[in-house]
Amino acid sequence: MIRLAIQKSGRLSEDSLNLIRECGISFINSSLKLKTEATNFPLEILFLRDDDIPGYVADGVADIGIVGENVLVEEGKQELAIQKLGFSKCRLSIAVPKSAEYRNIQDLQDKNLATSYPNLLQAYLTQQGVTANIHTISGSVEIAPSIGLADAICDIVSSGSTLISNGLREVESVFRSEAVLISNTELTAEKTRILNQLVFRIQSVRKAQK
Ligand code: PRT
Ligand code: ZN
Repeated sequence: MIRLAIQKSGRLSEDSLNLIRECGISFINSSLKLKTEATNFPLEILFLRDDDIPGYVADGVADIGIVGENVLVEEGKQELAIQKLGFSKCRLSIAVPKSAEYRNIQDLQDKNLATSYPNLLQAYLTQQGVTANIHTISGSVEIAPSIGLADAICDIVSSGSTLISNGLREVESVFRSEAVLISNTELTAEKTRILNQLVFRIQSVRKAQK
């Protein structure tokens, strides 16, 4: 039996469950339960907050998991990644108030940036040779400039409509992300065998979709 951690409720949840079903794996999914067992494959599913998934997989509380690459790399656990999954595509971008003058990244030197992704943002700024003050906030990042908390933000963008409705303009793309399957690095031989079967099915599903 292998233990898979997926997001309990959020942008990854439905596509994660659909992928498992498309692999021909059946299970009963009650929204009240935090755990379920597949009926026709040696798989147990845990429902967790996405931020907790890389840590649980690294510690072996779960054997494998599905999470956004943005969360995985922010937490410094990219070595757990084994297979990109092609859904929940988004980018982590820097945005400034639409009226702000912005020519290039140098304009952020010594400025205040609000983000929930301080490590990814810091790595990008360092690579670009820019020093700025990063303020880590856990949510509602887009309102930070309008309330005077920051000069710019760094947040996840997909359609771009949230930025527009908050009077912001996307100026730099910091990181591209999609959902990824991750695995503990010390699985038993039995669990590795089950994982390989699952990965084979996932790859077949993805090929059929192309
Ligand atoms: O409760 P839990 O901690 O589990 O969930 P969460 O609220 O932290 O995460 P959730 O469900 O919002 O997102 C899970 C993952 O989906 C993220 O880590 C990304 O990998 C991926 N993803 C894909 C997104 C988006 N698209 C997205 N648009 N995550 C967040 N957003 C938000 C963004 O933060 C911004 O507020 O949507 C808004 C922008 O959307 P647009 O379409 O207006 O640009
Ligand atoms: Zn989260």
